[in-house]
Amino acid sequence: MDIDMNVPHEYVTAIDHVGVAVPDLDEALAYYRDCYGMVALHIETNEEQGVKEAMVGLPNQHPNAALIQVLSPLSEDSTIGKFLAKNGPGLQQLCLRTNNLDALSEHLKAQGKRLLYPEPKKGTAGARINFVHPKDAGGVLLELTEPAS
Ligand code: MC0
Repeated sequence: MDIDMNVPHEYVTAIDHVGVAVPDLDEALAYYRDCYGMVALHIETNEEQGVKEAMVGLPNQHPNAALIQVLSPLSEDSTIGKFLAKNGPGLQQLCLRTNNLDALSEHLKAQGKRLLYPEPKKGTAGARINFVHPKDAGGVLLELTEPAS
């Protein structure tokens, strides 16, 4: 396969997480703990995004390993509330980690990809985040996250 070296591969550094929409955070955390021995490594409420979320992983996993983000809605009219009403619980997003959200965003816009926000917003643990519209990302809501240093 030919690889286009003009694509800034170095801006994407990892698969950060997959996001799962759930109606009840505690119930979901009990499921991951009891069935798979996975634990909440971080829990946070993000009012702007309308979610209470937990990053779930194995207690001793590599710090860079991908996580499961469990997303519960703060209200019915939040993004996750509406997703649950339309689809029920399930995979809501795939998130790639980047070391340069601004440069990657410019690259994506130059490819005609629609980003949801004109400027990055605040994500998990102070990260800068944006999203590629699912219609421009193979039917998957694709989050981009640049972790806080
Ligand atoms: C909607 N669509 C999806 C989708 N949501 N496709 C795949 N995955 C999803 N999650 C599809 C719809 O079915 C529809 O297709 C089309 O996209 C447009 O949908 P819409 O009805 O116009 O728009 P909405 O109201 O469904 O909103 C979709 C949109 C929204 C992506 C704009 O979910 C959004 O703003 N998301 C970004 C913020 C977010 O997800 N926050 C929660 C996570 P058809 O074919 O029916 O036209 S917060 C988070 O993740 C933070 C804490 C973090 O990680 O740091």
